[in-house]
Amino acid sequence: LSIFFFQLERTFIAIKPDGVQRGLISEIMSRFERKGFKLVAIKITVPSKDFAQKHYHDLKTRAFFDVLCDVFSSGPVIAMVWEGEGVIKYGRKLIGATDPQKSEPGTIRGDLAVVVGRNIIHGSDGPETAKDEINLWFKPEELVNYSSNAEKWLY
Ligand code: FUP
Repeated sequence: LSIFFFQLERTFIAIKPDGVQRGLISEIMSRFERKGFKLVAIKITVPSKDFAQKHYHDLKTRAFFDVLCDVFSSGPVIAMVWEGEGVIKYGRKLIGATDPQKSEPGTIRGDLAVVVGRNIIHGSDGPETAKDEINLWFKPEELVNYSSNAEKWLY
């Protein structure tokens, strides 16, 4: 019954240009979808370098920041908002450790990527970042509220 009264947690997920170029869009989306999370916003866009720097502003003092923003703005990104109980934390679990050499098999990066500079996917790392990133990438009216049939059996 709770699904009718409460909005579930939301997180921002992006398939980065390397993931898109490698043809991994549906592979990555299906992992979130099969888990039981719900897609509530999606777009394909080539971020400007300036936008990439905004998205990764927390990392601006790191040595790899400039290269990271170059790669991130080098081609189309699939920007998404996924919703569901525990989606921020569990989304990170589905994604796996930042360095694909350390991510477990069974995770997206563990199964599909090899090096940290080409780790194919981004996911918000906490509730505050999730809120900020969703606001950076989407206007409120681009987020869709709907109840899916599956939710009756998930919750
Ligand atoms: P994550 O939240 O797992 O994406 O990791 P971070 O926010 O720490 O890093 C963001 C991106 O910076 C990574 F996806 C890849 C890149 N990065 C590097 O290129 N080298 C590093 O040593 C760490 C991160």
